[in-house]
Amino acid sequence: MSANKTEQYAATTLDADRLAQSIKRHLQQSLGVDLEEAGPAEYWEALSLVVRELGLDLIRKTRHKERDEKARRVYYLSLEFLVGRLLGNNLHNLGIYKQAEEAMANLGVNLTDVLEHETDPALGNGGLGRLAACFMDSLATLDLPAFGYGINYRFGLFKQDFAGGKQVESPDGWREESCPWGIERPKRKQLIKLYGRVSERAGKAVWEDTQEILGMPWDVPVTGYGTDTVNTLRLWESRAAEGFDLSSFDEGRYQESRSGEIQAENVSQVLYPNDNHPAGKELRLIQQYFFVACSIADLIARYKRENGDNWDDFAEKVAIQLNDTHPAIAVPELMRILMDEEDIVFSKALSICREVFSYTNHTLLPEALEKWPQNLITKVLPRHMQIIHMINYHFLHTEVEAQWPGDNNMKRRLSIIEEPERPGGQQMVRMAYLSVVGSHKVNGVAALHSGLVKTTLFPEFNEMWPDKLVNVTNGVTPRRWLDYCNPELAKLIDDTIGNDGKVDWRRNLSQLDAINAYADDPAFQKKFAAIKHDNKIRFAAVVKELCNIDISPDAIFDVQIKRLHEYKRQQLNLLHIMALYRRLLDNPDLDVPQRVFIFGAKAAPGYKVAKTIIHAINRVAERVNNDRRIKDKLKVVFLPNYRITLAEKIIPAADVSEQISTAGFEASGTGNMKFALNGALTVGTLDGANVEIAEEVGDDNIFIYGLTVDEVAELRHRGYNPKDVYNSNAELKAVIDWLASGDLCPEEPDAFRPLVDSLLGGDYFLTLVDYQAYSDAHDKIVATWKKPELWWKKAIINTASMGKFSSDRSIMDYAKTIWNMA
Ligand code: T68
Repeated sequence: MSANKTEQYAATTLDADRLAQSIKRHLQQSLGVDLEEAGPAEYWEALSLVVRELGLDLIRKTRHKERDEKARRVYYLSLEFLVGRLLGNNLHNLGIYKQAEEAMANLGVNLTDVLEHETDPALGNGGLGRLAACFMDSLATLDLPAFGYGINYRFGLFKQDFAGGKQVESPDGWREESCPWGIERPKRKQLIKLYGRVSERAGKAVWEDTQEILGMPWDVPVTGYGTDTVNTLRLWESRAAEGFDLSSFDEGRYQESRSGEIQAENVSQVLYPNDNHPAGKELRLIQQYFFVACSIADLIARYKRENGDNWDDFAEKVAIQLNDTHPAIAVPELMRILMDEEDIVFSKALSICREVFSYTNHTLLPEALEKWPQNLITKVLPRHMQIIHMINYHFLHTEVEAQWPGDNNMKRRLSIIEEPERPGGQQMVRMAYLSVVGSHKVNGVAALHSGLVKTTLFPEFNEMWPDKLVNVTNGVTPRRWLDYCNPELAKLIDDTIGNDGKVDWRRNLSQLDAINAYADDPAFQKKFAAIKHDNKIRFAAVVKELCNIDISPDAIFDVQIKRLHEYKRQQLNLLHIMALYRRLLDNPDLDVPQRVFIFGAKAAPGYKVAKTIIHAINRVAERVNNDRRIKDKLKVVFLPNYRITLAEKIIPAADVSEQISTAGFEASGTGNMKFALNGALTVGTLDGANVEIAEEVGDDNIFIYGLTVDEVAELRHRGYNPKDVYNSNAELKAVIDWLASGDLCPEEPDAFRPLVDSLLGGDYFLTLVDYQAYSDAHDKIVATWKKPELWWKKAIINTASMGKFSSDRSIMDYAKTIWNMA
């Protein structure tokens, strides 16, 4: 922790009275609203403006300090930042939440109501985007000089509704509501080029006849917890370069002149809604290049302002982290600037790139690894394609040749350009290989995943460069995911282990370990359980409002919230629920606790089976929830439009956390960490970070089941026929037959065919194989629930053991092993 931590930091000098004054000033002078006519929405905006003022002031001071210290900065390049609502979190981080509460109360309004008026910016798909947001929080909290760079999408991830149980998407025009957080910075705008061709003049490559797009930066202040450091998240918006052309208006070509503008604006228009699956569209490639080119130009300009034109120190001052391969075009872009604009020779340019760049891999799914047709890159970015060829030539003929002399087969395997398998096929650029070759470090996101990156994804690279592939296990910010979303639990922890400067678990999460001493303490257990119960009551009200379903806070709240993907296996959860329902129908007096199964998930709009799974869950929910015979022993809730704001309400209320991916498929998971931190017990496979969670909490305090990575590999090797499992497990057979029968969707009897076919025709994700073990694990959950002292002991141990999974620890790992900053 750096030395400039002080007990008093700037914002905390604001007391409730001064805050109330500022709120009134903004209401009247910034928003033009009379006090009498102001409602919670206006109060939200006014308070946000107060916080924004503070943030801007602190951003300025942070930049000055960094300029003076000439420290190395890290630039986190990510197409997604899933930040969630900002006001409450900023109040917490700045240490003025209580004061704001009091100020609002004095003005006759309730802060909690006010906070509900913020739209949740959904500038990301899932884990990868949320990780970027947690990392920004930790970078500021740890006083590390950092910028986040991304896109200011006009439309974030689509909004989800259900019609007849099916997912229906609508656009998320989040900026149509007021958003005081982003501040336009015209002084820092950038002009970037696309298309055109490359000529050679006086031995130099010239990229010409290009089209130009303007990039306008919007800065979002990122506050740290308990520090004056406020970093910047700079999001680029695309605009037409020439603006409005009046002459064409005179000639009656109004529409034409506008159309140029609309094309440019299209670039930052919409977030692609796929997670773990590339879009492969020209516009997506342009998005990638657009934000990368703006960001690289911006960081070079900053470097030059601070250090002059001398490139010798560049790599000492600049670290660039590529969040997956989405920004991989940054490698040839920096090469292009160094060679074509700064006259630096190829080999020197490449070594600068390799010192500066590092790359985080988030997936092993073969279909998720990005590849772009060489022809497309040549069309959109002709100079970059040439540079990729130069890098590839050097890599294959110098580096691969040195390692495996004369081995052309190896050159073909490792080439950044993949040759077509069939004649007439396309050559594809492997963005992951480009990222590995252009970086000094490549990391996976959990120990198991990073091991597989070494052994199965990039084994040859690991042999060539044994120190390049490393692990940095993911983490989550305890500020948002405990302190802010579960204030009662945060208070219990404070009251138990202290909060006096010496103990500060919000900044040093390992201190939660001290809670372990209370795991058996009946008084503590009682308080812990009461907090969970309160959270469940509050969440039940949310469910009532959103779904009109009554759920009892005394039931087990069993939650699976994450993107809908076959590898995450929501279908396994569904099959088991269907079986539970049938067990109850067979025996309505079964002595089982009440259970509520809660889902939240968006499916990529083009992902057929995923959408079928949503439809099926909703239909089963409808049937189960309306069947009086089972006496409320089972309820199924599918919350529409799952997003960060909902996660903050669900996670503190969960008893059971479903982390049930096919082993080897979930790179890490981060929801798993948030649940355990809030005292839910995990039922999960030995996949991703579940493995490390199990290590931390101990095998007795987690319900691990199912095939391991090695067993999955072995089974695939042996060959597997899902029909064998189907025919040998009567309960499983019955529920699959029920799904296939059309009974759950009489108006469209084949509605669930895609799911049934996927399960019985191959079952790539081994849902059926793991079914029985999963069902047995749930029986153990029920048995444990029946012994409350045991349950709460395990829950407390989970919260107490999550120290490792703070994103502060992840960021310190990056700073030490990758960025050379600590
Ligand atoms: C997730 N990946 C991993 N991808 O699935 C998850 N992909 O295991 C991990 O915990 C998390 O990253 C953080 O490391 C994603 O979320 C995407 O969202 C995505 C988006 C676009 C294209 C491909």
